[in-house]
Amino acid sequence: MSRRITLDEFINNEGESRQDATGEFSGLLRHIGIAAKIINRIVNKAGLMDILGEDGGHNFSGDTVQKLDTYTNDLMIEYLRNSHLCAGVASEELEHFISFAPNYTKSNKYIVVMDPLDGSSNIDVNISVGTIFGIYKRKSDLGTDAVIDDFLQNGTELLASGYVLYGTSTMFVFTTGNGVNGFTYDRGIGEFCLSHANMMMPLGGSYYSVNQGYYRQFNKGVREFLDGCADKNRMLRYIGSMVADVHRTLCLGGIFMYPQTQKNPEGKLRILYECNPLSFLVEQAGGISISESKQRILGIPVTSLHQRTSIIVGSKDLVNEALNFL
Ligand code: AHM
Ligand code: MG
Repeated sequence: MSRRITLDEFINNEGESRQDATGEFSGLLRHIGIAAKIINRIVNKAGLMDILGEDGGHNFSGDTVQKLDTYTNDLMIEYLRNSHLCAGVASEELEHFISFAPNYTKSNKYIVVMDPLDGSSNIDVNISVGTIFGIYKRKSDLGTDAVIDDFLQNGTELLASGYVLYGTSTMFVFTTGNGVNGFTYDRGIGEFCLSHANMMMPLGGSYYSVNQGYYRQFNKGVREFLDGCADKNRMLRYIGSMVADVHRTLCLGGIFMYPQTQKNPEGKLRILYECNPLSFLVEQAGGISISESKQRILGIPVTSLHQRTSIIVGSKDLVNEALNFL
C-alpha cells in the first residue's frame, strides 16, 4: 500500500524547495487548512446544530446572510489573525477589509482575500458549498497597518489560491503557481491527503454550466453560444455553487459561465473573492478564464473590494469556441 502524503507534508516540501522560503507562507497555508477542517466539521453536522438558515440580516450588497456565512467568516478571520502570518483580510461578507492589530502583524508579509462560504444558498438543502481564498504579498511596509492598496491587486499578483469543497467528500485544492494539487479529507486520521496530483483540465468536455433561467437576459453572443451547446447535445449542469461548478469543470472539462444579466449588468461574481482565485487555479490547470468583454480575468484592474465581473471559464476548446460568439 502506498504511503499517503498529507497536506502539511506537501506544503512543507513545497516550501523547502523554494530558495527564499522562510516557512511563513507555508505556515499561512497550513492555518487555512486547519480552519477548513473545523468548517468541514460544522458544515457536516449543520442540521444537528442551530446553525442552518438565515441569520436575519442582509450584507451591504443586499445578499441574504446565512448563519453559516457569519460563522465561517468569523472563524477564518480568527485563524488568520492568530496565525501571526497575515497582515489583513478582505472577505465577501465584509464591507471593509480588516487590518490586524500591530501586535499580530509584526513582520507579516501576506494578506488574504476570501469567500468564506461560497454557494451558501445551497446549505440548507445539503448541496456542496466551499471556501475560496487567495494570498497576496502586501504592498505596504512591514509592521504597519494593511491598506486598501494591499488588497486592490490584479489576479496576476496572486501568490497562491485555492478552495475547500464541502461535497460528497471534502477536498482542499490549491496552487502556488506551480500546478494544481487536490487533497481529500480522511476523517479517520483528520488529515487532507493528496488524491489528485498535478490536476490538468481536459482540453474539451461535454458539460456546460450556466443559470439557463437568465437566458433571456443574456447578450446575443452568449445566447447564440448556448444555442450551439444545445444543438450539439452538450449536457447542462448547474449547481449554483461556483466552487462546485468550477471543480467539476476542472476535473471533467467543459465550461462554466456567469454572464452579464439585466439584474447584474457587470456580472454577479466578485473578482477578488471568487473569480481571481479560481481563475488562477484554472489557468494553472491549463484552462482559460475570461470576461464577456474578452479580457483575461487575472488581468482586470481591481479598483474596489467588491468589484464584479462576468466570467467564462473552462477548457481551452470550449472557451475559445465561446470567444467566437462574443
Ligand atoms: P454567494 O457567494 O453569496 O454564495 O454567491 C455566489 C454564488 C456562486 O457560487 C454561484 O455561481 C452563483 O452565486 C449562483 O447565482 P444564481 O443563483 O444567480 O445562479
Ligand atoms: Mg460566493
